[in-house]
Amino acid sequence: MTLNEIDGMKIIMPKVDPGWVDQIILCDGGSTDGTVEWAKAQGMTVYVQSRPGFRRGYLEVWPLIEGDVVLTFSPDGNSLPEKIPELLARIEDDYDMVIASRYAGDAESEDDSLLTGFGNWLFTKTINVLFGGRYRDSLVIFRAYRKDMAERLELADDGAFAPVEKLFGIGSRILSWEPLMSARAARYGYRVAEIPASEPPRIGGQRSFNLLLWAAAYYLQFLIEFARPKKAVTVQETINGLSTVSARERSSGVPMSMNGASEVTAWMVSGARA
Ligand SMILES: Nc1nc2c(ncn2[C@@H]2O[C@H](COP(=O)(O)OP(=O)(O)O)[C@@H](O)[C@H]2O)c(=O)[nH]1
Ligand SMILES: [Mg+2]
Repeated sequence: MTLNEIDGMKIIMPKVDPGWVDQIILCDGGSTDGTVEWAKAQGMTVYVQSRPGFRRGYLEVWPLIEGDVVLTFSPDGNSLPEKIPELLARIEDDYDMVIASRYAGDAESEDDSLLTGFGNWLFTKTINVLFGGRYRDSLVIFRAYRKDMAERLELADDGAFAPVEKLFGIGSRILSWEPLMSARAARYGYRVAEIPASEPPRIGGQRSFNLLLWAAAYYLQFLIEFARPKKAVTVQETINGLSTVSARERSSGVPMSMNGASEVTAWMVSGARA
């Protein structure tokens, strides 16, 4: 995902091994600093959004994604490329979502201010309390997830976004979907893991949204989601070629740690999948 990230791109993209994934798509929100031209010159597949906004980017680029797993990455210095293989390896362990957590294990964010550090803590705590999650980092963009999870969580449905965007006057730079994705994934019992991944400072460019407005809008989204009746639970799905009808009811969360306690900690919810 890029919006005027030429400085970061030049340093970060050479560290991304194309062999790690099947496909890399640069989704650009309308850069005017040469990001797109540089990426094309490197031979990258570039998609330029018709309108700005993170979520719009995801929606527009969605039909171009060939695989079952999506990994979202900011080449602005905040996401460590060397964590990509680990995120994908965890997905292979049959998780629905794996988050590069800035607050797990020995990871830390060097990009946080006092305000964003507190905000991240508060939001994550709220999701955990309201929806039974065990997140340490519920907001970060840097994560991998199954495409069908995002679809079942109905994140493309504007109804959960447009009213709060309007209320807070968010304008064309519409909200992203990670916070609601984390909330719903916990609520509906998807299997989530986190790996520790520090967040280095941003390289060049600048943050592209109004922090307080977005925070208020996301928080209201959580409350609306909490007030919304839980979907009745039978979801038709196909797992390993078998068509099953499974209850996506959450039951008791079972914390577990893998690969040596402090290396990777993960939580999963028992009974999440039939
Ligand atoms: N495709 C796309 N990328 C965007 C847009 N807005 C921001 N980005 C990129 O998304 C990434 C995360 O944005 P950033 O402002 O750094 O958010 P932060 O790291 O959470 O502070 C960066 O690589 C931005 O360049 C957009 O409208 N469309
Ligand atoms: Mg960033």
